[in-house]
Amino acid sequence: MLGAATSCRIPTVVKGFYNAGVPFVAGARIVKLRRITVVIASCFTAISPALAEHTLHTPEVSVWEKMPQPLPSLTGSGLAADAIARMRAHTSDTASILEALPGISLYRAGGVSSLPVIRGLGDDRLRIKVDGMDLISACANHMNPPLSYIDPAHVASIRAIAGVTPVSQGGDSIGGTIIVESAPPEFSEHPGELLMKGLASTFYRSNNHARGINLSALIANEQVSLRYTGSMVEANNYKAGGNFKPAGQAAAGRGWLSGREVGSTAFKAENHAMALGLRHENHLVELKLGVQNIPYQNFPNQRMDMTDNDSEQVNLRYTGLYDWGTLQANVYHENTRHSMNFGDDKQFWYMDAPGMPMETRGKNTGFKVQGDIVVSERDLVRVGSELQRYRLDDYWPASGSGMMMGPGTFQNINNGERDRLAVFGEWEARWNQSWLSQFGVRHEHVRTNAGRVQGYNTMGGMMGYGDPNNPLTIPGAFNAADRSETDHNIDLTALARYTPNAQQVYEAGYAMKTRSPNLYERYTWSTNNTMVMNMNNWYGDGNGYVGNLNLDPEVAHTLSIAANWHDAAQEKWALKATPYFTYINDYIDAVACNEVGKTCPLRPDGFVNLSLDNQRARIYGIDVSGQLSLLSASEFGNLGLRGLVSYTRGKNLTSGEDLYRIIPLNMRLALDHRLGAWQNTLELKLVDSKDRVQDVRQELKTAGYGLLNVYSSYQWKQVRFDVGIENLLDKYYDDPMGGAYLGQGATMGTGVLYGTAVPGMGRSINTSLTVTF
Ligand SMILES: [Cu+2]
Repeated sequence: MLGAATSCRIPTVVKGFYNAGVPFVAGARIVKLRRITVVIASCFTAISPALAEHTLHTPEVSVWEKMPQPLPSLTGSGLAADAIARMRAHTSDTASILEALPGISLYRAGGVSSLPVIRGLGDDRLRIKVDGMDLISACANHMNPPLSYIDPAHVASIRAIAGVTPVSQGGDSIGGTIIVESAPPEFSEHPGELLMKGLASTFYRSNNHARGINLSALIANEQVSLRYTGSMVEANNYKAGGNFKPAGQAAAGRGWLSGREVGSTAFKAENHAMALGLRHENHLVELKLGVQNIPYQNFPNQRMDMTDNDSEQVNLRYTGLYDWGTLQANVYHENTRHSMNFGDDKQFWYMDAPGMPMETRGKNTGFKVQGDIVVSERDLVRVGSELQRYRLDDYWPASGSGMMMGPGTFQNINNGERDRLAVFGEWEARWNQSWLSQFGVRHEHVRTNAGRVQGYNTMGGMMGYGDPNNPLTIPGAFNAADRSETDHNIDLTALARYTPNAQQVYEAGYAMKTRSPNLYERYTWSTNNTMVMNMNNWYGDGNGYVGNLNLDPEVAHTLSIAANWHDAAQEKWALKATPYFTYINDYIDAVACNEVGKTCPLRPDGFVNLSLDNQRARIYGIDVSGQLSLLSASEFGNLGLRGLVSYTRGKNLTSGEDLYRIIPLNMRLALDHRLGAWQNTLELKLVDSKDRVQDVRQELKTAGYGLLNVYSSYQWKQVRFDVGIENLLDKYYDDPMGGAYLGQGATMGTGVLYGTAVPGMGRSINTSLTVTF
């Protein structure tokens, strides 16, 4: 099936209704059915109608076939449930699942905290929605990004829009959008019958001895559904591949911790959630409570480790079907307590100071309402509003008797505030069988502010941080400045799709998108010493950073074109090419401190201290993907070939330098075999050498590499067994997106020297057993 690598995010309520077999096909409801179908179609599916039928098991096939796929379909991509199930056996990092999609790469960080990048734009430049919530990294190192709050075991659907994101799905971002949903509520299909089901799985991965369990249990009748999900994972440090000794390691005069063990890569995480679903006629309400605890997650490319992350989430969602269309609303609150210090592999004692405790508190409250209004057979209008209230405190308690970290508390960000209020409107029109268009406009009001600050002490001199009331000192100047900023941001999108016949589809679009600076970019203030600057680093490059109060929002102009050619039945072959071009005004990039009037300390360890400024940037590239069926329904089963090539080039036009962390030319080639309940994949991943690096950050060059992975799974009644070997040849490689290695030693002082990249994982044999009941 050519559409197998894609899936659709079906609005929860629609899926719930279909599961319950609500008879929308009854004659009197034909009109309503059409409307609902339009809404179903509005889930931005990239799938063929044939697969849609398959996914929903609906009897309303004919209506599905008549409806066009909504925009954008070609630049969005998702993973089929089966592909997600397979990935669960091999990773506990939800972002890693996305790597299989065109145009997506990862900034590697901790074991469950990778940051996805879409076409060269990552981290806060993407809109990432987890069950409709806009989560925010509450950490100066972005150790707890949105996808770290959901375990892969609980991901029911994951999808990325790489090109022109519709304004209803975007906001406060200049890159694409990632939408992750856990399982929607399920209800019993027969009156008086209780639906009970569950899943238990366990896994083991040899390289880092990662082990864990995942559980889910559901009990439901026709109106009420209650689901528990839980997951636990614990992993040791991983080992790099064994057949090559890294040049950077030798130059730095250090070996790995022991053998090929990569320091600060161990982690442990636990997630639990309870979801209550209520259904009444055309209305669905879901209340979800989630808790997360990460007792430790170490970071090989940060000077600190996560020593605790506690989060509670409350999420209330409503979906209703009305005569005019659908109404969706959600309100959520998330509370994070994040602690950092040095983990096992980093030096803990500095004189009499027990490490460097750092605390972050984030409070995030949001609301979104959206109506999808069916105006006519041709026109669908989406209108909505979104608001978010975010509070952040980042403070570092005193440590030891020295003046470097005492005797008071260092306020990194005090009473940080970031509030968003947005309204949007979108119009989708189907002009005829061949043409579909979509226009959107969004206004977003982003207000940020931060309170007065002080350093560990208020003394003058070399060791002192300065009197916060004296505007001539570093904290004093920050306190005297006007820190409240209000940005009025406009997003615009225009998209069209042309389907001349059953063998080809073309899409083209333009978007203007805006992102306001985050609190760390705007409000980190201290240039007192390198130690403090080192702690503010959400880039993984080992440098020190200080924010800039004068930063303006980034505004990106993106042109994206997509073409899809395939056989008429969409069964034998398909080829998709999506070139893109983005020009970004006021792109926030690293600059030397003196360029923004700051004086930063010089440092002897080879790293640099930097600030941020608005620059101009340009990113262009192309993603090409294709599929070919080699054997179908033969006695040997089905055999197919999948391929994906991505090229991205990013340049800072102000400095003339290459942009930081752009993945080199890369390719994936996979041979898939399926025979009954048995599935096998042989995958080759090739990544070119990284020669284009950003000099101002002293980004490291990395050599090209190739990895071979094999995956196999077998389903026997209610038991599923997965086994795979990743990096089969145990190849050593430096991860071009892994940042600078800081995983061991005295990371606060000069105990770690510049020049070592973080290596990727060596060979790992992964197994997983899943039982459903
Ligand atoms: Cu942190």
